[in-house]
Amino acid sequence: MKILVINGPNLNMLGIRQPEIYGSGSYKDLCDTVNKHALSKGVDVEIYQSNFEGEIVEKIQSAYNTADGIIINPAAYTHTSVAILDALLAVKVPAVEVHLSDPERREAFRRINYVKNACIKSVCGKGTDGYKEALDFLTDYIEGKR
Ligand code: CA2
Repeated sequence: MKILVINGPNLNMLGIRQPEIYGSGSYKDLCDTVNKHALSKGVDVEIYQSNFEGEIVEKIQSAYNTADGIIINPAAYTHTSVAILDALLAVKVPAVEVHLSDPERREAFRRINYVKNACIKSVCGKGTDGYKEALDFLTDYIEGKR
């Protein structure tokens, strides 16, 4: 089983500020958490990060016929990007959305969410553990257990 994990803008800067919102771990720590959990489950993961909307759209398109599932934290593009929503709808690969924080409990503009309309589940406010929960849910879903 192949799962593509996509992280959006600024997540590569994790750990340098706002630890009270996003935790104190670095982006490498996040990747290590995901890779370790995937290895323990025998799942093949590719982790991708970009600060550019069009690159994220192209990465989602690359999942068509090549990945079994997508885990995506679109970061700020969550609240603005119809292009990312449309790409997820186009490839029709099951996708789970993850947020380190809970955008619903923050500023009003973070309550606008385009991407969730293309996702089978959203995991919010659980820090990097949210990626593990997303991987568990998605693999069960692909295997027909959910
Ligand atoms: O909670 C999340 O995971 C978010 O997707 C993170 C985005 C934010 O725009 C979303 O509303 C919620 C921001 C990622 C920025 O990451 C930082 C990295 C280093 C220092 C500060 C923030």
